[in-house]
Order: sequence, then C-alpha cells, then structure tokens
Amino acid sequence: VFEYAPAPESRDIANLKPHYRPFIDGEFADGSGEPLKSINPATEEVLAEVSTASASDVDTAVKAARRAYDRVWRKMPGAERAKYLFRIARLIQERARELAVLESLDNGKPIKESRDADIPTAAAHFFYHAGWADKLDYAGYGPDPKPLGVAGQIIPWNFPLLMLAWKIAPALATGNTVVLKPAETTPLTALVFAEICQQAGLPPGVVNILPGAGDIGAEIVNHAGIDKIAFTGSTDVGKLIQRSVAGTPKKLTLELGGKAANVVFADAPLDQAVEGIVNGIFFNQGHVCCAGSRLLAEESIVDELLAKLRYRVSTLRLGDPLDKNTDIGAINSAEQLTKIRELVESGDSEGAQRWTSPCPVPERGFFFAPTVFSDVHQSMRIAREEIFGPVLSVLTFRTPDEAVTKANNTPYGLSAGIWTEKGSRILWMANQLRAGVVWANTFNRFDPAAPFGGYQESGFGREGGRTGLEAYLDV
Ligand code: TXE
Repeated sequence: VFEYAPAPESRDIANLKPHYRPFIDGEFADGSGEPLKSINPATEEVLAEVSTASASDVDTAVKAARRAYDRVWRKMPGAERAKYLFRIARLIQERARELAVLESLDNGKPIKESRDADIPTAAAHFFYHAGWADKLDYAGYGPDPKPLGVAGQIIPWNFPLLMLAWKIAPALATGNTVVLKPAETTPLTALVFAEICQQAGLPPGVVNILPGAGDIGAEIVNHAGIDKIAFTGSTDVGKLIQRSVAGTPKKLTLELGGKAANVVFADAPLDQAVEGIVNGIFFNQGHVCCAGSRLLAEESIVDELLAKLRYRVSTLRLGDPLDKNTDIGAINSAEQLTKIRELVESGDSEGAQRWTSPCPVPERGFFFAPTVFSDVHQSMRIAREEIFGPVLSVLTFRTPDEAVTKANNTPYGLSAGIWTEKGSRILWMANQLRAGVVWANTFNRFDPAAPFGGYQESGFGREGGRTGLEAYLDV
C-alpha cells in the first residue's frame, strides 16, 4: 500500500474556488436550495461548497429560458447562433487544462483521460454542432425547421462536461434554450462552463445551469414550461421520468444503463483485442454506460485470452488521478463503491472465479482494483446487472449463433463489440445484435457525427450526428 501524494502544482491549474453558484438568466445566483459539498473522491476532502437551486429557482430559470427563446434565440439566424457555438468551442479549448484538472479532481478520472478524451471531445461537439446551425434547411428538415422550445436536461457524473456538451450543443444549434442540471457529485465543470457562456457573450437565459440533487431534476421534469427533456442516468430514474412525462406533450429522450457484450472470435488478433477489452471495461473506472462489461470469448481461445488479459491488466496503474501515468483513478462516490463491492460479492457467492489485479490500492479515497471474473454464467447477477465499475465478467461461446444469443440476453442494448478478421461476420453480427452502437475491432470510439443511443432498457432517442438534431426539432 503506497501513500497517496497530492500533486499541488497541477491542482492549482483547476483554479478552484471555495464556492460555486447556480447560473440563471446570464448571472450567478444565490440559489435557495440546500448547499452541497463537492468531494474529491481520490482524497475524500471537500473541494468546494456549491449553492443549489430550489423549486423557485427552477421556475425562475425556466421563465428566463422561455424569454430568451421567444425574444432572441429562436429568431436569430442560424449563422449567428453558429458564431456563439464556435466561440464556446474555442473557449473550451483555451481553458482545456483548467477544465481537465477540475474534472479529474471532481470526478476522480485520470488526468490523461480528461485531458485527451473528455475536454477535447466536448469542444468537438460544439464545433460539430456549430456547423449544423446554419445548414438545417439543407439537411432535409424543410426551409424553416422549428425548435421545440425550452429543453430540460439532466446529466450524470461519469463524463460531466462531455455529457453537458452532448446535451447543450445540439439544443442550441437547433434554436432551443436550456435548463440543465449536473449531477450532485460533479457540478464544478458545468459551472465553469457557465462562465464560458458569459465570456462568449451568449444572450442571458439561453443556458441556465442548476446544481442540485434528484429532487431538482424532478422539478425540471415536471415544470409546465419545459417542452423537451433529455436525460442520461440510471434506468430506474429514466423510467420514473417516463412516467412523469406520460400524458403531457413533452418530448423525451433517455440514455440509460447498459451491459454490453464484447465478442472475441478465435480468429481475432488477440493482442489488439486485449487492448480493446481493457479499454472497454477499465476506461473511466468502468463508469461508462456503453462499457464492454461482458466479455464473450470463443471457447477455444478463452484460456490464452485470459492469460494475456490478466498480464495486461496487472500493468495498469491505479492511483492519483492527477498523475499523468495513472490508468485507473478513483470511483466517483462512496455509494458507487458500495454498489461495486456488493455486486462483486454476489459474483463470489454465486461461484464465479475472481481475479484481482495485484496493483497497490491507496488507503484513502474511493478506489477499486481492476477485477476479472471468469466461469461466469448468464444467470449470475454480475452477468446481468450494470456494475458501473472496473469489473469484467467473462463468458464463453462456441458458435456465432450462440454468441449472438448470449450477447442479446440482456434487458439493455446500448453497445456491443466484435473482434474478428472476417468482414462478413462483422456485418452479420452487427445486424443480429440488439445494440445502438456496434464497434468492430475497436471499442469506446466516439465521434460527434455518429449517433449514439440505446435499444430496450438502455433508452430511446439518439444523440450526435444528424439524427441527434431531430430530438430538438419539430420536423
Ligand atoms: O444515477 P441517477 P446514480 C447507472 C449506474 C449507476 C447507477 C446509479 O449503474 O451505478 O445508475 O447512479 C438525477 N428526477 N448510471 O444514482 O440517480 C441525478 O441528480 C430527475 C448509468 O448517480 O439516475 C443525476 O443528475 N432527475 C448512467 C442524474 O439524475 C433525477 C450514468 C443521474 O443520476 C432524479 C449514471 C429524479 N427523480 C448512472 N433522481 C449512464 N447512462 O451513463 C436522480 N436524478
């Protein structure tokens, strides 16, 4: 067990303030909800106090968003809206180091991931959607496509700024205004984003950011002034929201949990597959809705694959998220760590074979060593339930048909991976798999131009690409 050593210089880059406040109608407001403390999950120390929104703040924000929609934003030519989106994208790039360090402090993810994935991809989403803002008429949406109005957007803690970008960029590009609630454990980068909106000169009310817990999410969902709801989070809360919206004219898109199969055939280049399996489940501590949490390996190669996999996983470094060499950071919260431990114990008691990486684990902070379960049966909880942590369940198959049947044996359907040299098999599998995204010989690749979203209990609607625009337009 090694001592956790904070990295003070790089921490300063985050420009951390003692107090953060909600952003309503272009100004930082006092926020009349219960204040919350944002915790650094790697040290368990308080990073900052955050004022939260109350029900009356939700009402003020929704009214501000409506005014901005009616008076300014929907009337603005697309080419003008695009300029704001381009400005926001460039400001995210200019403040990328600050945002990356702040994200790693607040979320626990390794700095190399926030630096190389979260923040640049967030900027890419604004660049991409800026390009759409003045081209909607060419995209087959008619000469004058109509926005929906005020969008209520609720996001989770696993990719705080990136999920914000996935939600806000298409909404603004299509002429909607926004009331967004970040997750209670990771509100900080969203509130720096509010500063960026001010810096970009965005008209007041176009974007409102309301930190708070689930009750404030519910206030947004139930507010009569909201026209569209976009939610990313747990399947349970997604179902709750779906019930609340029933009988209202509100439009809804849901991006919920997953239990993706990563299918490796005997002819796959195994070393490459091992990299994809590791990325699939250990990227972002496995806090990824599309994580490849079920490895389906062809029986004839499972022993060789497991040996290679264990060796590779044992080289992953776990620890200080601000250390550039860290591969696995902290679990985002004590609650999530408890959930992971409980599911891992169920794997033990149901008879799966557990292997844990021998990496040192810091004593302080919420950490969980990479874990691989073999001899997993489809009926076990670790094969069925979303663990949302660095835990892989390995199952086997003998024929392509069996691989498809097992991959599809889940109530979810967000993503899947296929590893094989046979192009025809990739096309056949991609067609058979009930998953919104299928990767072949790669995993966890994201592009703003590619629609993302689920089947079944993984939700409905798509984000990204041209299809993603439809969620914010009356066509
Ligand atoms: O999710 P919640 P939690 C899964 C993952 C994880 C589990 C629980 O398996 O272990 O969900 O995570 C807001 N009305 N995913 O508890 O509660 C909440 O404040 C409106 C997968 O964090 O769904 C936060 O902003 N909003 C997932 C957001 O919903 C409500 C990402 C998500 O929190 C609300 C996160 C309510 N009644 C968790 N209750 C993915 N798809 O990537 C809570 N919220």
